[in-house]
Amino acid sequence: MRILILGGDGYLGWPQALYFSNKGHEVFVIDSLMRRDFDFENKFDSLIPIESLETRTAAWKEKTGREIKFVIGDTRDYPLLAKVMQDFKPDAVIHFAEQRTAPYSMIDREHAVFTMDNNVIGTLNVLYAIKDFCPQCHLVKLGTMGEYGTPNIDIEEGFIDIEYKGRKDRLPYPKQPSSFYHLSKVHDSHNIMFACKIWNLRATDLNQGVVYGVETDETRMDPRLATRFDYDQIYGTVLNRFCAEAVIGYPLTIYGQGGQTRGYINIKDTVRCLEIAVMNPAAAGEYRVFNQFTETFSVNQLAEIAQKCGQELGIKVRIDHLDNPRVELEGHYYKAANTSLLKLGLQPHLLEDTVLVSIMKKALEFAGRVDKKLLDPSVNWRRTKNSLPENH
Ligand code: NAD
Ligand code: USQ
Repeated sequence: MRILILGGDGYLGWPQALYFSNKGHEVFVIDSLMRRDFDFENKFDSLIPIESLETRTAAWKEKTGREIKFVIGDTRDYPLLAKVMQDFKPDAVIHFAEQRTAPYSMIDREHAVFTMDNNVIGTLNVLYAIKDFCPQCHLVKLGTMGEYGTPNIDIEEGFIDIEYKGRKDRLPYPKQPSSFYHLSKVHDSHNIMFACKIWNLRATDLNQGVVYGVETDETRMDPRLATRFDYDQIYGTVLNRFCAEAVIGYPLTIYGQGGQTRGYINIKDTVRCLEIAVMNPAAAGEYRVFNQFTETFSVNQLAEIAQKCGQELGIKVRIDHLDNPRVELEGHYYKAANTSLLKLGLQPHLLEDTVLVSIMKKALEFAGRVDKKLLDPSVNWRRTKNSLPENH
């Protein structure tokens, strides 16, 4: 298949490009490099050193003989998007290309506006480009479990059957996101559902949980193929952060009481879920939602697992409960459905102790690169203007 990967230089997009290329698909990547620009401007960095897109793709070709073509460009640049769609004619568009963190979107007005503009307008352009140039192609869009929030009832996959005043309907599941980033995903979902209805497009919205892990079979083939390992307060997801904190003896940064429960997924399952979605496309006019996570944990549970794994490596892992910089429930009901991908053949890699030990070992290898100034959260939801640690 001809697969266009938007955001193919990122944490998930790069391993995905390798995975599809390794399976013999023709892969084309578009990325604006906004993620790398952020690091450069603010002196943040991936824990594992990563190569430029030029070097990565050259290394992949050298290793496997396979080519991944790419162009540096922004989804908000419609002529560029249109040209790639016309020339490449993808069978599937995988859309990772968004500003993807809650803390970034809550820094201040400028960052909230950037998040909305980049994500919502970018996705609207993608929808128009598909309609104008490749109406048969399948859009596979990364959404987030955070679109649902933490309601006091079971979370379904995208839709809920409702009976009200004697009448029944199947309606989009109510959305209660907890940051401007998560809200941008909700707005995307509405736009995609509407586009499928009016233009007969086909789309899968993957409401993914928090991803952990840094290696896939392909990234392990050569150090130049490594994907990023974010551990900082803005981009680091909780479990990856806990690993980086543990290996330098920094107390794990639990926000508030730590009862916050979320869906989690190993990066190895993310790449497979995308394959499953692409190989089983939505029908013309169909907008479907899959919840993409394999297990749920509270932050406290993750910290306990990290402590246990630390013991195995001879590391004493301490825990700290910080004032929660976010506005979120710290103890709540959480039960979410995730059967669609399992039914289509997903065989999950679960978070056993061995998995976390291997991520910690990776963090240990690069422990000297951890910048402590990037660990404590400086973005507080209750403030309208936050600042990042001064460039150092
Ligand atoms: P990332 O920031 O590492 O990668 C995103 C990539 O998209 C970056 O390389 C960035 O430069 C690029 N990009 C951003 N805006 C762009 C634009 N307008 N045009 C072109 N390129 C653009 O993030 P990631 O962790 O790889 O996440 C990928 C997607 O998966 C995101 O949409 C994110 O919301 C979603 N997701 C991630 C997680 C997670 O835990 N990492 C969980 C659920 C959903
Ligand atoms: N948390 C801590 N300590 C930390 C970091 C986080 O207690 O050091 C807590 C947060 O308060 C939150 C939970 O852990 O309750 C998860 O936080 P996170 O930063 O790992 O994840 P989140 O902000 O939800 O965002 C991440 C990705 C995002 C994706 C989302 C999936 O950055 O792209 O959409 O996970 S989900 O959580 O399902 O919405």
